Amino acid sequence: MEQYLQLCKTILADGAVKDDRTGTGTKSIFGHQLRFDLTKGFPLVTTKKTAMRLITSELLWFIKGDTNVKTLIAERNHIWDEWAFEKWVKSEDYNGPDMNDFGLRAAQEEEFKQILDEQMNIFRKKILSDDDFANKYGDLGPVYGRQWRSWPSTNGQTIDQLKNVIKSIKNNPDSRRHIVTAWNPSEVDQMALPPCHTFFQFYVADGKLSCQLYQRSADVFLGVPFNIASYALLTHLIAKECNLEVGDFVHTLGDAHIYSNHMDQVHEQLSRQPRELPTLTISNDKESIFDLETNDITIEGYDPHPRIKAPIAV
Ligand code: THF
Repeated sequence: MEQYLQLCKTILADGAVKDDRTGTGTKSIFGHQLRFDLTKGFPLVTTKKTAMRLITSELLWFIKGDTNVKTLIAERNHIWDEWAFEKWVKSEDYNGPDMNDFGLRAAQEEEFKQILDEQMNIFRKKILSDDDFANKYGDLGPVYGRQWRSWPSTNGQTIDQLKNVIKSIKNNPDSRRHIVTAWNPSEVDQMALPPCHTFFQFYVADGKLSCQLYQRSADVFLGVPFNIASYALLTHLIAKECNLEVGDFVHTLGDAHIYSNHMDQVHEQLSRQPRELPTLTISNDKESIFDLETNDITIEGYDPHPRIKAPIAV
């Protein structure tokens, strides 16, 4: 994971100061590549405690084709709540306290953050208890799960990109077309957030499966540790499904940024010594990766430095 720390250092040293959609402000570089040899341990950041359970449940949510936060909230995974909540507070049905720019204001005013937390809890409870509400306001639009598993094709049918890529890896391993894309230009406008990890490709050589991801926008402190572990896990899962060993995960970044309110946290992380990587275990009880549940995936030997909190930019 030294490469991850090196990326942070490069952004701090050479990054351009740039405004962004969320109004938070960032320092960023454009174009960077990380490479993880997955035979050398599972790439979960060790310089801060990172919750593998959240990474696993999010990935399985994509794999199952789900786009509704209800499933995540039911698993106590709240990393997508803000994007569903935003849709809710901007709707005609919402009549609580003013939530304009809630992400930005919560990061700045403690008093507002308490009001937000209260509204967020009401929202979560309603998602879990009211199916109609969950169908309307829990759904993030045609995001990852939909594009991976049921991309709407021009002939009125849908394309299961994930099943197709597994088939092509099995039947034609040397192919240069093992591709899944979440970037659907005709539907980007309907998504709560256009996909950050947009396009990935698999490669088979010497009985090993490698994966490369193109990520257009990378929140280096909060998101990237999740994104690395998520695609490393995906590579393990697809390799298992195809009876292959794992090779490399290659992570190509477009706009790689550190938010202005994550700077202290990044410096704290840079002061810490990386530790040994954990190992991944996937349960053998399930027929296919489409049947896996969060508890089927565990990591062993993870001994990270303590957690470092930071506000998420919405
Ligand atoms: N938006 C932004 N600004 N950054 C992102 O990384 C990001 N994502 C997803 C969608 N929009 C994004 C969501 N992924 C956390 C981690 C990943 C997320 C969202 C939030 C986060 O807050 N992690 C905390 C722990 C949270 C908890 O315990 O509940 C952490 O300390 O790691 C990137 O794809």
